Amino acid sequence: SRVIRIGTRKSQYSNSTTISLCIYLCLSVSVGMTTTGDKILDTALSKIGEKSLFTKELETALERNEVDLVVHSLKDLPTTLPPGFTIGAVLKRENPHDAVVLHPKNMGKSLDTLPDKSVIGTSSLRRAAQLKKRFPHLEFKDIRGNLNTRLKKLDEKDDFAAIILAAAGLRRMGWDSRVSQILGPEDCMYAVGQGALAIEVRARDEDILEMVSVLHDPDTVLRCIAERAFLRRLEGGCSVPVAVHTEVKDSQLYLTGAVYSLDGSDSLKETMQTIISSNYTYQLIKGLPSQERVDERVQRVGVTANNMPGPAQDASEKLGLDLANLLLSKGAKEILTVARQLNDAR
Ligand code: DPM
Repeated sequence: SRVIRIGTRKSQYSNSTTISLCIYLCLSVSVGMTTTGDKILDTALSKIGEKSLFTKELETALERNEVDLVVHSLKDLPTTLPPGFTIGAVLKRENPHDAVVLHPKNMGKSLDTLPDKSVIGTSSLRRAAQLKKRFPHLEFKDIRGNLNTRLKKLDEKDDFAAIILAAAGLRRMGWDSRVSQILGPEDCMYAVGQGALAIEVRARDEDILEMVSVLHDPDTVLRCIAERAFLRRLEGGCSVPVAVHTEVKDSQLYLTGAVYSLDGSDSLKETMQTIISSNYTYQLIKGLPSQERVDERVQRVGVTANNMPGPAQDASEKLGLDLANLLLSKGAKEILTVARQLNDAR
């Protein structure tokens, strides 16, 4: 009975993402907007410094009731949202790993076998730090612009031997076939929230919150709560060399987290685990025992998931916090402070 208005960035990427979401929800109007992040295409993301780069304009529209929900890549959403907003759904995570896209002339090669001093395009400090250490024969340079622009820069010029992009983003654009290598955790761990879509809503819009809550993917929610709690405790924004890897196995949630110096020579990496379901299963359940249902509007690192058991979410948040505290006790703060200063001075 009500038209739901969806806010989204005005790119091919966001469009394809939103269209699949509309089909999902059987909804209607999608309002495309150009965000600050889309406008400043020539500056490295890590140099812009504004945390809510891709999200501010969309949140304004949400606040003004011009749209009712906004679709984001979770990894672009800060770990602390502005007051009045919440993540009402975290969709099932796609492949969270990074991928190598080669210049056509390097077809058949991998990062290992590319010639000495081949130039790899990425403006992610996280990717550069890990890959510099792992593949010292390669060189790394910033590349900016949306996915279309980057692929063009790669293919039509001779500046880059390859570029690194998230597998999930390439997939949503229909560019699966350009992926020549998926980077596993031993090569490059992923960014907090990578590969998952998030739906941001007004925190007090009960109707919309309830409607989108069915889209929560339980494993993804718990993994992302742990990852975001880890990043928040480290006070990392979207531009720090912090990486994670999470897994749900046998009722346990495993979180590996790491911080790096800009060249990767200095790093700290640890793994911790927690039980996330002992007596209860945490599928999205209507028949959840009543004491398990959360009445109050609880947000954990910006996520509202009232239809999932609170204890599992609490355990996940604590896992992220504990792991961050462990790394901080080993000197993570110093590594990140130096990385930030060097990046600012670049
Ligand atoms: C964030 C980073 C990047 C994006 C930093 C990082 C990549 C920046 C760059 C937080 N957001 O990953 O270390 O390469 O200049 C972004 C992409 C996606 C969401 C593109 C990508 C698609 C994948 C997803 C930009 N945001 O990472 O290749 O939806 O998770």
